[in-house]
Amino acid sequence: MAKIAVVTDSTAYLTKDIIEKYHIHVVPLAVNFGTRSYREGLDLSTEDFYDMLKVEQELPTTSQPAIGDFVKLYEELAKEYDEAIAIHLSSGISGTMNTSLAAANMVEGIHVEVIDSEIACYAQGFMVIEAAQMVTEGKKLEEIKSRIEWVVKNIKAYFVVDDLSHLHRGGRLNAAQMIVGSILKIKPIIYFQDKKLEPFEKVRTKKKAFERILQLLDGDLKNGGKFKVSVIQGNVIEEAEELLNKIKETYPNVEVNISDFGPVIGVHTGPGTIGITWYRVANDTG
Ligand code: MYR
Repeated sequence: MAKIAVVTDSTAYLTKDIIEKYHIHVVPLAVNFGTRSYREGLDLSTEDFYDMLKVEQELPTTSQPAIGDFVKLYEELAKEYDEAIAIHLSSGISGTMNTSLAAANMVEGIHVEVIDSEIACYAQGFMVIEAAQMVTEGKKLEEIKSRIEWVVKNIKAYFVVDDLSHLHRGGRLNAAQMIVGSILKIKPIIYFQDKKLEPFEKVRTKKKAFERILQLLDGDLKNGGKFKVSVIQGNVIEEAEELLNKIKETYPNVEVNISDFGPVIGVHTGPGTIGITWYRVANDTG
């Protein structure tokens, strides 16, 4: 049986427990404050990042991993594994996936399937966990790839930011939408469309945005079936807990957790960002 490694990058924001449990290999992206560069998850925790944002004079930027980081990892993995599945944040917002792919093509002795999650954060995390579980179940790489491709096409994620200027500055959201948004002080619900961030609907308050996102969740969950849900938060844990409790009360049997908009994604979304991601778990037709 082929031995399969699971690879991702730090923007999946998986917990240490999950990473250790499934032996997931995580390549970090970095946050830069001026000339100081921090690899998220290694040199910079999510908590410290949001604290730094309050006091640092310079606005941070982000960088994808160097190709050498991936080459080194794939060379190491080739000694122990026959195959690997690498799942990365959307290629529409970062060059990480293409760098991973280029590195995979340079290394001999291991076959790497590189998957574009077309999303980020715990939505990407869900895919990595599912791939890792399938590896432990002894599934073949082809089967894992095809299941993850299904998740890529079917997973949902909607979020709302407190301040649109972060997304605008990083160039990850349509500028015309940004101007309309800031003038009217609206809180657009944002989602991924064709690998990129787009406003989904414009609402005036965060409260209304939450109501609408919960309505979208309900549209999928009300018909039954087994779903996994994550409330993703950027330094607004109380708001996330409130949402989590609402979801738990309405759907007591659904698996739901709280996850992070960690440092790299947080540079682009800013503090106060909150969203929900969900998808239907395999082998359950409801
Ligand atoms: C890089 O420097 O390559 C990283 C760029 C990261 C851009 C992040 C843009 C915001 C993504 C929001 C994700 C929301 C997931 C539910």
